[in-house]
Amino acid sequence: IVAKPIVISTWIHGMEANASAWEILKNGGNSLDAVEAGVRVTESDPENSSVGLGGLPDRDGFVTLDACIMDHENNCGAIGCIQDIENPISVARKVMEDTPHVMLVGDGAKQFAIEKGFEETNLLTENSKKAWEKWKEESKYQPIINSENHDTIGLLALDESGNLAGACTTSGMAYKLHGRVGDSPIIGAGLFVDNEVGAACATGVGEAVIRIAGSAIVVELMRNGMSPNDACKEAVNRIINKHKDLTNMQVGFIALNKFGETGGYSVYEGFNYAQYDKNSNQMIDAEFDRN
Ligand code: SD4
Repeated sequence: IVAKPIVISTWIHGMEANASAWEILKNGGNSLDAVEAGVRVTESDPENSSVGLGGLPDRDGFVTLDACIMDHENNCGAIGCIQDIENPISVARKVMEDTPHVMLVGDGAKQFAIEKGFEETNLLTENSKKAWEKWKEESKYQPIINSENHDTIGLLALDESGNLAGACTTSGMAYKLHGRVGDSPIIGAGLFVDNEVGAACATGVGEAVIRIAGSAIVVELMRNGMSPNDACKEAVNRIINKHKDLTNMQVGFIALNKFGETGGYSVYEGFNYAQYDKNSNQMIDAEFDRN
């Protein structure tokens, strides 16, 4: 029995994102449209300081965004370190659909977005600017577990036709070095979709996710028979085994398979995800390795 359509996404901001994705899925719409519409809600929310508009800037005060999108035919598009564009997920989709490439970064990505009709927007809100100015007093870079604004949004959907798609978007680590790109726009790290098997995405310290090719591994483990939950757990175990110092190294994965089964797992307690299916839109606490 396949539970479809269904959509899951990381953290509490996933509730609103799911609701927008569900509007498309419930009317028989496709998963690609649903994942894009879903995460655009979070990108455009100025109150959210870890994604899109209102995202916390890098060390030098620039808001730089990372995003990627992948469909059921392994088509994918990604944007790294783009500035002044509110919805990088939609730019990533344009890269996927209108170019022979997968990834554009920096000034070239912005130039491409403007050519495609995206408007320039100042993404640094007063609140984020104030937070950055406060941070500058000490200039101490330290990732914080379960950052109060709950990090990246990754969203995975299975539509009525049985096709999977995923989207992932973030402003990355607050106060990162200028030019830093995390896992979120990297296909196979922050997001991976294989329509024969399932889809996965990641949140948390991107460097750790990249080191184990996180989301690709979760999908591969599901291909070999693991449930979404067990696959996420095994990927988290790899992160734990490969890092001597796990201080503040929070990483969470969520996964959705072809049958509409879902799961999530994190290094530390506190990670949760939103799940919208025919029955409800609810938050689910992910299992974790340690408190
Ligand atoms: C990244 N996974 O860029 C993303 C989000 C983040 O702390 O801000 N992590 O690494």
